[in-house]
Amino acid sequence: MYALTGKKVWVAGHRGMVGAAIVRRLAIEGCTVLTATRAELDLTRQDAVEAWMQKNRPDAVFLAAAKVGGILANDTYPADFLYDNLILEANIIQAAHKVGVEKLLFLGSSCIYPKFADQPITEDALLTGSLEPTNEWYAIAKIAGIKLCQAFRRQHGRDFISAMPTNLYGPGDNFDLKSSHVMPALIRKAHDAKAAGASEITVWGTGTPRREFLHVDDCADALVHLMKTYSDDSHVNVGSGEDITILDLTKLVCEVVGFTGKIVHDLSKPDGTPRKLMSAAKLRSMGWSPKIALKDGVASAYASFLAGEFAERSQGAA
Ligand code: GFB
Repeated sequence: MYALTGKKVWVAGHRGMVGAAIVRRLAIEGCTVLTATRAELDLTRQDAVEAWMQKNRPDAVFLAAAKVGGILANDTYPADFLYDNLILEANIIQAAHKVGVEKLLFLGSSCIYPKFADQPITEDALLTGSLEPTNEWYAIAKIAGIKLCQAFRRQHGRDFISAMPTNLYGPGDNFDLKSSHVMPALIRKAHDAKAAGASEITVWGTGTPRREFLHVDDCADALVHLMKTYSDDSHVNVGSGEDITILDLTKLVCEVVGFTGKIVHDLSKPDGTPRKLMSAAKLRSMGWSPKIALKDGVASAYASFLAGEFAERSQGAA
């Protein structure tokens, strides 16, 4: 058990959707939350990260800073997704070791698993097959992050752990149609179509791929649970344990938003991996399960969209 009470906890990436949710969740832990804006700290500069860590001396770190985006952004900017993520995670993990951080939780993504992994995907499927090409750059960076945590644990005895969240959504998401994930894109498309009195919305691909969704507040709760109770080599899946086709998700979003027009498909856009439902067994066995049902979660994400709560484009983990 690692108690957070009285500790200094750095949430790296606090302006992103996940980092912001972790900050909200930590409010009940009795700890001091440290944050640094991009203007205060450039995470891609190793000397700056080390100097900030030496000065602020966090006891624990949630590594939620990342360059993130949806399928098209991943496919279009391979250098950014690989380099930015590699460099910032390496800088933070190395600096955390140098200043003696007691506990660090690194955030990855379900795209680390092979494209055709057996479903539901258990943690040991890592590195057993080839990756989905649209996001292999991001996946390779995230796999390197898992390995960095394991290596510092093995060589230096550091308590650095990793969690792999599924597709996340919720308040403070990125609603930019070119760079966003599917959930915020569908919310925006349905909202704009309804407002314009349009007769149809366009979804990318065939609508047949299946995705698992978890509300970001459930994710933050799971991450705090892991920070407090988990200390081992293997990464841990963080998901809802249920998936849905993109077409059914589109229908659900349209229902929540109140758009009743047609759904049409843009087949020039990629489908990506056909399915990536993660096994939730390991985290469930540690006494954690999600609380927010998909429909309620979509409603809360739509309310946040209406309130204009958008995340900074390239921060937060997924
Ligand atoms: O959420 P998404 O962009 O990412 O797309 P991935 C999920 C599915 O939704 C794909 C379809 O099959 C898309 O073709 N889709 C339909 C749409 N309409 C839209 C739309 O308007 N916008 C978007 N974005 N998708 C990402 C990875 O994969 O998931 C990242 O690229 C990361 O690396 C993240 O792992 C969690 O689930 O395919």
